[in-house]
Amino acid sequence: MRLSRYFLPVLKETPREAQIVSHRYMLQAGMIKQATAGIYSWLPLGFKVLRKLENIVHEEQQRAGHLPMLMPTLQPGELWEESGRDNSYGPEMLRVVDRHGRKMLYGPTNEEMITDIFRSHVGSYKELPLTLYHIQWKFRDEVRPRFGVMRGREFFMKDGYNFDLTKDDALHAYNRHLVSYLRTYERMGLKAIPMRADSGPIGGEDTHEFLVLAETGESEVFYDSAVTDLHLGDREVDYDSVEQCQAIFDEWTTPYARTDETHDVGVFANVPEGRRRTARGIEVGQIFYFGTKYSETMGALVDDGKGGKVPVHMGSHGIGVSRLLGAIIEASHDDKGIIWPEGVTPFHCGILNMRQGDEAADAACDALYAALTALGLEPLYDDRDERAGAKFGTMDMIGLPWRITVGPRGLKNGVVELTSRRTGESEELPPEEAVAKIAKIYEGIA
Ligand code: 5CA
Repeated sequence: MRLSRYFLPVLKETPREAQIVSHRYMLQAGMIKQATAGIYSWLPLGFKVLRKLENIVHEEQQRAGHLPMLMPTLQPGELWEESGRDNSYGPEMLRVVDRHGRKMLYGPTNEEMITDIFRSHVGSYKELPLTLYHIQWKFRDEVRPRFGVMRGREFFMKDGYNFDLTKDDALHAYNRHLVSYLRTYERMGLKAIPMRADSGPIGGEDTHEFLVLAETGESEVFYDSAVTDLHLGDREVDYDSVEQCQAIFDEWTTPYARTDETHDVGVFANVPEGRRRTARGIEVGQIFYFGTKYSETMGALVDDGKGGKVPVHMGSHGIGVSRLLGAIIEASHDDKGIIWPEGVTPFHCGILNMRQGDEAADAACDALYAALTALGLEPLYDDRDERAGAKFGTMDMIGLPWRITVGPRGLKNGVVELTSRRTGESEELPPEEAVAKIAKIYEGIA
């Protein structure tokens, strides 16, 4: 992409409404524009990152054997009357009435709708286990939408639902989700810690929230620092293996890690003093096992193979896809702007022409652009007729992890400059070598 043809409305001034850095940078970098409280338009740069996160979530869910589908944003009110949550969900639910006077709502989550789909089509244990998921816009009429996409009213969420014959099978689905979530967040360059939490309006006893540590996080968390040393890395996981998923679940949930809702001072006291941590965190996902809560009330029964009919065991599992943009920025930035991890960056590198219109500089930039593109990489070429300072400022703000700077002086010596956004370190090298280095960095990522 050439910047002269892109739509990147970078703001010069600091937006006053933004209280935290991710919100400020998303506005300043021209990623989002507020439509009204808690509702945003996603401009091209923000949309590009959102799509990248969505793709990672899809890939990791399907790797775990979960099936993608798509349910609508609007739901019929009757389903929620059946489950009883029509009353309990309260004013967070946006209710609408259609022209025929029928009660509808903008879905805050989809337990009812998926249970209705299941009961309409599945009647036998032979069709289990089954996990269906979708990534769709949700609406929760939050009392205090704030921090930009972090606590929106309309937000983009992955929600998945498992259906199993027994509690043990459903707990395997729970562990499988935990493992797939660990992989998902690691690919995004994030450390998200599963913590024992409270289930709220979704219900059930077993639930873990995934928290990214950040001072601006809305939750208070307590944990054993040993949990932050754990990495899934590129270990092979067989998602069908009950033992493997259980082992990873045990590895991550043995060290103490809880949100304030479930924090137990007595148990926490057993953690060696030097490893006890109190911090704040951003909730980027949550998994639930709630047994037969919805299948019983809504009649989602299957033949158990022994002549009886039993309600299926279920759980639901969510990732806050749009919130993740904010969380990644909170975890990865400096005073000049965003620093995207390689796995989610909107463009793989920037090309910065120090002297637009100079024949040699223009030709070298074009050649770099062509070489990177031929390798399947997406560069963003700042080809605007702007001062170098303005170009550097834009690149730093939008946070591409690598930048190649091309100027007439370097070209005379046959070199360009390759700079890491994270460390600020630069090296001079021939253009082909810069391309080869970038290609190597993105091997297995892009
Ligand atoms: N049905 C379950 C699992 S799919 C559910 O709705 N879980 S949830 O309420 O925990 O939401 C899942 C994730 O969505 C949360 O972990 C959080 O990351 C994200 N989320 C929730 N509310 C908001 C909001 N107002 N703005 C942005 N993201 C949100």
